[in-house]
Order: sequence, then C-alpha cells, then structure tokens
Amino acid sequence: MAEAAKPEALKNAPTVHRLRGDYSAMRSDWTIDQPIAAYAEDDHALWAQLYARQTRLVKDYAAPVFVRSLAAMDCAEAIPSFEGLSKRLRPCTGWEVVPVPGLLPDDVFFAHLANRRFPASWWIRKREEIDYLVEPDVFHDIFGHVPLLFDPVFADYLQQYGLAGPKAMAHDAVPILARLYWYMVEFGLILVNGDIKAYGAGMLSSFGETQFSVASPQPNRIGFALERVMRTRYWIDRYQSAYFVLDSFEQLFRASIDTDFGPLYDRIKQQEPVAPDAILPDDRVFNRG
Ligand code: HBI
Ligand code: FE
Repeated sequence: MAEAAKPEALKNAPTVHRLRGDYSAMRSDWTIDQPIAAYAEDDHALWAQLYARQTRLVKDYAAPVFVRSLAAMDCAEAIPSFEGLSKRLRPCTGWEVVPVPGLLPDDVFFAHLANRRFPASWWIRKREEIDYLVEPDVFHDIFGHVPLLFDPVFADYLQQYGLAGPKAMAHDAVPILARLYWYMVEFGLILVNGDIKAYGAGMLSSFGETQFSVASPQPNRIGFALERVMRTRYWIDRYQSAYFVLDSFEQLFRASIDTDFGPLYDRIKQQEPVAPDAILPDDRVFNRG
C-alpha cells in the first residue's frame, strides 16, 4: 500500500497504531467497492456469533428505536452488503452506508457525514480480538451505528455533526468537537419513559460496556449539556467514567443547531478540560459512581 502518502494524511486520526486497512485502491473520497468475495466463511460465522450475542443483550439495555431498526436491517446470518442496507435506509432518512478501508482523516469523515453517507469499515475483526479492537470494524460500524440512522432526528443530528467539522478545523478545535461524537454518538444514553437506555454505537457493539453503561453503579450518569460534554476528556482504552443522558434526540439536534460553535470553542480552549470522572456543581446527576 502507499505507506508514505496515506498514513501521513491520517496523522490526526484518533489512533497511533498502524492502520490495518488497504488504503491503496480507493476513490478520491476514500470509498471502495465492498470486497464481498473476500469474506471467508469464518468471517461470516464470526459476524453471526457477535450478532447473536449482542442482539440478546441489547433487547434489555438499548433504546427501542435501536432494537426495532436492527430487526429491520435483517442481517443476523452474514456480513451484509452495504448497498443492500442503503436500499433500506435511503427511503427512511436519505442516508447511505459506504465502504471504506478503515479510519479516515477528519476532513474526509466530516464530508461524508455532511452528505448523509456513513463510512463503514468493510473488514471484520479476528477471533482473538472478539471483545476489544482499536479500529472500527464492520461489526462496530454496521451493528453499532446503522440502526440509529433509521431515526429521522438522530439522522439529522449526525449530518449536523459533519457540517460542523470545517468550523472546528478552522478553530483548531477538532478534539473538542470529537468529544461530542464520542459521548453522544459512540456512548450516548437516553431516557425512555423514565428509564435510562443506551443508544451509542461504542457501548452497543461491546459485550461488556452495554450493561456497564446502563446498569452498573460504577460510572457517573449525567444529564446532557452541550458545553459540559465538549469540555470533558474521555477514555479510548477502557470503559467510560461518565455517560451523558439525553431527554430526546431533539434535545441533541436543537443544541447543535442553536449554538454558535465559534465562541464556544474559544471559551472551552481557555479552560482546563474536565476530568472523565468529575462531577460539577451544575450537573444533573442520575448516578454518582
Ligand atoms: N473515520 N472511519 C472513521 N470512523 C470514525 O468514527 C472516525 C473517522 N475519522 C475521524 C473520526 N472518527 C473522529 O476523530 C471525528 O469525529 C473527529
Ligand atoms: Fe464508531
């Protein structure tokens, strides 16, 4: 692969590890054709195993919209064709799923989201890493992220996140915006009829963290507030110390379109970041861990 050129473009990607995808044969928007024929029988078997284990779990802990949409995706048996998923998704929210080699540079990732395209890794993890891997694989990206793209309000929110990217880059504030993605897209909780449920792709594609995030007494669970979330550091290699709880996806969408992010970035940059396990005086605390 083009070792010299492509990894340099990835210097801001959220990992220092060598990326495993093949970045040599892609289009200018970093998409590829999903190499369906390259999946081995055991790749599909591993998908089916992960899918079965995780589906049982999310029935109890995930937001109902996630569980419903997952059933509509109808992909329990084998790694699905992204084009087939897009055919179901497009009529609902206008989103589509596009195959990519793996992590993308920030600007490319933002541009896809801004155009309602979700970039998904095509390859699946190895059996040795069934419970933990650094880069997003097809199970994380499809099982974790795609169900929420069927929700019209969340779908609009994720596009807004992508549209916010260029301003964050201009303010040198991508790490601040990325906290919003981390806490609200990867690890978000939401109230459903007074109960806390999980909807984030990070926890819902993880066997251990699904239950931990919703039901363990250990982590803090704090009501969503945009600036609070964007000030707070996170862990990339262990369960979160704090999860933020939405009242509704409208709350997240409204906060992102009603806020002028420029002054917000300037203000946040002047302060020390908040520690992952901190509780602040203004927090609406659902659980103190
Ligand atoms: N690329 N494929 C992929 N998936 C991500 O979640 C991702 C990415 N590139 C950058 C990135 N996330 C984040 O750093 C941005 O949200 C800022
Ligand atoms: Fe993800």
